[in-house]
Amino acid sequence: MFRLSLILSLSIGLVATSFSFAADTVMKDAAESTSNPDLSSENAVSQHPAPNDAHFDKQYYFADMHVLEAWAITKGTSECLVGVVDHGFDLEHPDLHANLLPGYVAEGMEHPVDYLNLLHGTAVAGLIAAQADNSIGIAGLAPKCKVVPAALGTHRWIRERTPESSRKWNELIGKEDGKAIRYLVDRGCKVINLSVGLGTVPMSDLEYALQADVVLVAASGNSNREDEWYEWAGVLDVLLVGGLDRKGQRWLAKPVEFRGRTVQQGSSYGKGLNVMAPMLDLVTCAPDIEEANVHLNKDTWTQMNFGMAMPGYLWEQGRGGTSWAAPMATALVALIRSLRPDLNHKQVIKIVEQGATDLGDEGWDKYTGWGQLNFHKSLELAKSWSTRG
Ligand SMILES: [Ca+2]
Ligand SMILES: [Ca+2]
Repeated sequence: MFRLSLILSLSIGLVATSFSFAADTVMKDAAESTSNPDLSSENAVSQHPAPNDAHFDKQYYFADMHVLEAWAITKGTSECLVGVVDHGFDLEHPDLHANLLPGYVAEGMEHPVDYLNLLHGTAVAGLIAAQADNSIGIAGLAPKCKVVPAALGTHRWIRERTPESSRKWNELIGKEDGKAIRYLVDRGCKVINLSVGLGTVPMSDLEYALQADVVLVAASGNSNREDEWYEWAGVLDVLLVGGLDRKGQRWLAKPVEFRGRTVQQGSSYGKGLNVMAPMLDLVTCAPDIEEANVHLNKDTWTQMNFGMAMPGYLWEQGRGGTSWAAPMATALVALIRSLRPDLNHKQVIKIVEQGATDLGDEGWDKYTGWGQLNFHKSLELAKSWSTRG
């Protein structure tokens, strides 16, 4: 048995603590949620039947982002490697293991079979590359691409959390993030998902990836802050992804009390924001909940209710965070780079932006960037994009 584990910065690591949406939310079906009035897209949906994965009926975001039409163009290629920097990964997950390659494990990692360390990365990797049409679980958005996992450490810090340990942790995790990014670049990854806080990653490590023409995709953050990662994502060509609620609006939730302080909740926004993606009510891969109960540290994680999980899957009913939005953009980037490996990272980001469905004020705005991902439109754009553009 070989499993990896790690933890992330608080604001993103606790993506699963919000309760902004009623648990009795009615799942949209594919026809209802095809909000784009483009008739050719609706026709395309009927021409591209859904995969047979058991929980596909809960994957409402396929319709919202026109994914099945996009799959008629490509589901990705195994040459397009996707790096994921995250807590840890269940490498044996039955819906995921075939699409996971050997990866990076941070030095000094502890709690190697801790459920919570495994949860976050497994969920992110599942959204990107769970096996599609294998009858079980969910379909990943780029199911023919391979994920190289980079697992960073331990959640011991959360149990021992003090201002001093937080500061030390942030320094440590930033350095480990940077090492993991360099590893994934050197492994040949074409896109790297960072559903982690950017705030402590050394700029030189991000620049290393960009110089190697890798697309960096990051979550905008869950603390409803303006320009939360501006020093990084606003300056460098990082694809920063915010999260939408089930009405297709920027996610906002009531503040919560956590360890004696008030934590604001909402998709962070600002000048560096590129695009938006769904992030609530998702089903994705997770370590088996039965096994989880053996490892769960109830002192630390009593706020997290795993009762809604299914064996081997996490169903985030009424909850979510931008950690789940970023991997959607990562998957789209993987499909674009599978189709057009000749385009550079700046061109790929432009294709993601120009394909997006505008939200809020006309054109780019600081709350929703260029709008919601549209897989079909971006892949149509990619098909004919000039290498000079
Ligand atoms: Ca599946
Ligand atoms: Ca707009």
